[in-house]
Amino acid sequence: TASRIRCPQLRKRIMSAHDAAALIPSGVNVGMSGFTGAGYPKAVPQALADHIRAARARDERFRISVWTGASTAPELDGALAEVDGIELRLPYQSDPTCRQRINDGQMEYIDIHLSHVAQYAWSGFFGKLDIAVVEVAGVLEDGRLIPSSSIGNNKTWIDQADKVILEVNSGQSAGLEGMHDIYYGTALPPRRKPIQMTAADDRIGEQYLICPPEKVIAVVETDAPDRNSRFSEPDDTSKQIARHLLHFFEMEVEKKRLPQNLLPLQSGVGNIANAVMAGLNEGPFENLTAYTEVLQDGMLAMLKSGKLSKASATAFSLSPEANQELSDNIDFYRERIILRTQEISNHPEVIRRLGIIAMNGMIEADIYGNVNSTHVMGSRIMNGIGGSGDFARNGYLSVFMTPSTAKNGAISAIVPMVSHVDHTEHDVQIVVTEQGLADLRGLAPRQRARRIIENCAHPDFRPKLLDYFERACASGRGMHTPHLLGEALSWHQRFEESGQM
Ligand code: 0RQ
Repeated sequence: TASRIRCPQLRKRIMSAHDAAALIPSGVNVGMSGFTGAGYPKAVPQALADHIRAARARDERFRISVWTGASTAPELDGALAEVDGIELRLPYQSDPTCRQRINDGQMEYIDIHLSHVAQYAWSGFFGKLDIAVVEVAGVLEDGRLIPSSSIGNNKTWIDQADKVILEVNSGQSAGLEGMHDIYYGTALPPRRKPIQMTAADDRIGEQYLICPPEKVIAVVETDAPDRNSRFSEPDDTSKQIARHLLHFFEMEVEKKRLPQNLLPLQSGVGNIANAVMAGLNEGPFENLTAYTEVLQDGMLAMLKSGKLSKASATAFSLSPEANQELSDNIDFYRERIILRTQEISNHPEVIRRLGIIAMNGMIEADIYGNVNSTHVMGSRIMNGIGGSGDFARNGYLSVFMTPSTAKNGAISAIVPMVSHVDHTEHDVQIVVTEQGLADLRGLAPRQRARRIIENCAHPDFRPKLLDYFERACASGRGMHTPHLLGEALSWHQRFEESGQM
């Protein structure tokens, strides 16, 4: 509705999504809002897809590069990938059509740490950002913008782009105003200033995004919900993984290596992450905090129950029910949630200082603890590294979790050598499957291998892994990290050929 746009100068720029999309020519770099299905533009990308389809019908080539915060939704990635309108995509994505195009070799995709994206853009490593398309929840009289349900790279896109297109979504809760913390103190080296944050709930920035009104070439009004995908109820495997992890936390508290209320939690996306949060919600720990990038249903429930006192993130990723809960009690949640830019939510300096407990999913780990988060059988991208590397390398504890098998038991998630490396053995401290937990801290490679095989591998694959490891040890080749090079990737090869590892 018109009341969301209180700045007279910007009111003059209101137009249809069709007209706004016509201002985006082929060949440009476009920075779009959106992070894990929240706060992405919902009308302009679809209108742009229509223009692209029409151009294609006239035999004209029309492609743009799309930079975002992280994954978006069918209305953005899906619509543009469908018409083959994306030349290059970065950083994290999870759209099936996008994934297909990337894996078919028709779309370039750059997978980088989420904390790096903004500074790469400031440094010009990706080239010039031409246009920003950003969803906001409203515009103040003086032109400042009320951010939406995610912040991601919006500050950077607005700062760096020559032109800005705004989508003002009245479907987003007006009560989001005041929840955000936009830090304007970042700079490029040399002589960068320390980020003055010593607790997960510190506020160090502005509540609004700042955008010179003269940059805004179009304002489009929308009223549509975020993707709001449903989570499945935690299954037995996820619950088992959560139980192992909770037991580990209890032991660490007992050994006085973690405080009673643990340390700020980072939790990846997905059902296992939600199960861990559900486990924590029923567990013994009180007064927890979160310093994470995505706030899922599980954390919202923990804020409600009081188990979690404060949560910092860059985006929501909620089911429709949880989103309703958020809107209905927005004043309660605004006191407890801080949404930041992703270069701060994922900042290595802050993550190291606060001592984050990083918990992320993975595709596979090898016997030495190297982790593959992104590529199936070494070559096919799943989603991307997202923030997992930011948190794993810099956290106080880095945990990686997965069911011990995939594809109905045809694939072992524990393999002799990972087919792609996202997190090296140096960044991986705890590996958890439903079989058990391997604490790798303080262990040398051969000790790590035994621990992972014994504690984490599925019984169907455990003897074969042990056999591989023992033959590698007996081979007389390097005894620091023994491998049989001709066999190290043979499990993946076997799967590609026969559908079974
Ligand atoms: O595929 O749905 O086609 O069957 O991978 O696997 O078990 O549902 O697990 O949803 O937690 O995702 C690593 C992808 C795990 C995720 C990954 C197949 C499996 C299924 C999903 P199907 P599950 P999850 C914060 C942190 C990187 C980014 C990150 C991820 C699908 O956690 O993207 O951590 N992480 N960000 O069948 C072949 C294997 C497999 C396998 C699983 N070994 N081989 N396929 N699958 N293991 C968030 C952000 O950064 C934004």
